[in-house]
Amino acid sequence: RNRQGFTVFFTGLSGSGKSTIANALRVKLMEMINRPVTLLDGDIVRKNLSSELGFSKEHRNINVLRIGFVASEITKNGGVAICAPIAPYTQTRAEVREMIEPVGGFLEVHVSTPLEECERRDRKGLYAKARQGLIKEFTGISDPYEAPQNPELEIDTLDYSPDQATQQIVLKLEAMGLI
Ligand code: GGZ
Repeated sequence: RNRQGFTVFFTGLSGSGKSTIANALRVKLMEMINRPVTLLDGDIVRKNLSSELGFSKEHRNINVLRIGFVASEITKNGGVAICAPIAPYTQTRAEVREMIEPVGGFLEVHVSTPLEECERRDRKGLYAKARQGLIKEFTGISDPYEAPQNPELEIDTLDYSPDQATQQIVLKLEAMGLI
């Protein structure tokens, strides 16, 4: 029975579907492996752990490294962490990987729903506000998103339902010997 800790790290645009898939994955994993699973979602971390931070490159990096640190502690102690920030910068994602891989499993999942689709859905109305200039430094509109070059998985929600996406991640975790 596998008791190694691991982290599933989602990255993708606002409204790409990270939170939806992360929540479905959390439920599925808890059923399957009967272990607690900690979800570090972008907006919840921002409220509770990073409330003083904005969206400059420097502040985003501090935020993502905090998430990575918490996930690395969980992973080191044999736990399961799911992270779901935008994490727009390649270098910062690499630093998170370097923190976690030495202490357990690490799976980077790029939720690659195209910008046009995220903006078409605009679930929270943020893209409209960003287009009007009401939100500055908005990822994909007025701030960069550096797409991962070698994620363990890339999932476009135009092609996969949340359940199908979850199933792909479960299969990958099995193939990696983590569950
Ligand atoms: C991007 C923003 C911004 C700006 C507020 N740019 O879809 P949401 O609303 O619920 O999730 C987004 C969240 C992004 O926070 P993260 O901590 O995930 O970002 S990062 O990893 O870059 O630190 C979005 C909302 O905050 N939001 N302003 N300017 N997203």
